[in-house]
Amino acid sequence: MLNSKKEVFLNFFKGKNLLITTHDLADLDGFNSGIALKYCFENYFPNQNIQLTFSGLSKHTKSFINKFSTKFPNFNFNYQEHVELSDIDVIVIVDSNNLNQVKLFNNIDLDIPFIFIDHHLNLQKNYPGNVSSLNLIFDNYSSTSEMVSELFDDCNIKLPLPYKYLLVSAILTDSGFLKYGNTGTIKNLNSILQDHLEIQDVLPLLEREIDISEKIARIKALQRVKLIRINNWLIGISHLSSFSASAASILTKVGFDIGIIVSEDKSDYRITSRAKKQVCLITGLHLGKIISEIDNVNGGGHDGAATLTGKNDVEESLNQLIDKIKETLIN
Ligand SMILES: [Mn+2]
Repeated sequence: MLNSKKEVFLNFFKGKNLLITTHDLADLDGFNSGIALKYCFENYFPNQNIQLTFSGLSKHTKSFINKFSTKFPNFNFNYQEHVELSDIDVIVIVDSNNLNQVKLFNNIDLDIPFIFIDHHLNLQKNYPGNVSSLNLIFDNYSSTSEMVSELFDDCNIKLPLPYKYLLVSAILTDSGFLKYGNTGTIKNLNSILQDHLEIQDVLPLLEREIDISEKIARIKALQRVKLIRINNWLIGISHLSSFSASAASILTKVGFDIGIIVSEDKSDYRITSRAKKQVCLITGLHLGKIISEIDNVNGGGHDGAATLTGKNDVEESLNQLIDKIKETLIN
């Protein structure tokens, strides 16, 4: 996939000051692909100024960093909290193609060109500053880290062991431990692992202790859930103030084919949805597409996982979401 675009893509960055960033509260894929991409670019473009910044890290990312740092105490993650934007010629945004999720672009008109490397549904927003011909947006990849691992091959740069751990960790996490992966995912994993790394050595870094507040949130979501049945498909709708992603996927584990969690905070709201792979395969359901068609909200995602955020009219958005899901399930 990258080969056709690779040369133009890489040539564009030559001699420029680069900044890499990702969506707010970086998840493991956003964080690890950013760290790895910086290393790749530093080696491919020696003597160039390449910076990396994050606007907050998710809880899971922080806990991963702790475990990773015990294993590789000398590894330097090497990113900045603040970047002087006047020094930057081009920004690379990994793991998102929605500027509403990227803090750097909030509330300021940046006139720095930017390019996306992402595996979510292409929202095709035609942002003025986006050099869209160079975007690498391919939603047949299970993670951005997988795409970055191919860039290492394209640039002929070897992955040192700690970077192998980073990429494998993110690929396993974003692919739901291959549940959402494909043969390409397995090929890429194999080419990263080779004989240098045993996949069982990576898994302990990804163990996630669930704290009591998350357990209670999941239980509350189950207590409050409403069931809608469409033919033989079951949709569960519940509401919670936090842990909505965790709770939505719990709904799909107890028997719902689709789980929806509504979270409201004053006038802001968020609706998180998850669907079992089977529903998507059999009915063609794509939650990310459906959500990107809902009026007056921001959102997007994958076929089986998508989120929207909006203001004021939560009922209207929820009704639109459910109606569109019903339409897909009935047809
Ligand atoms: Mn991702």
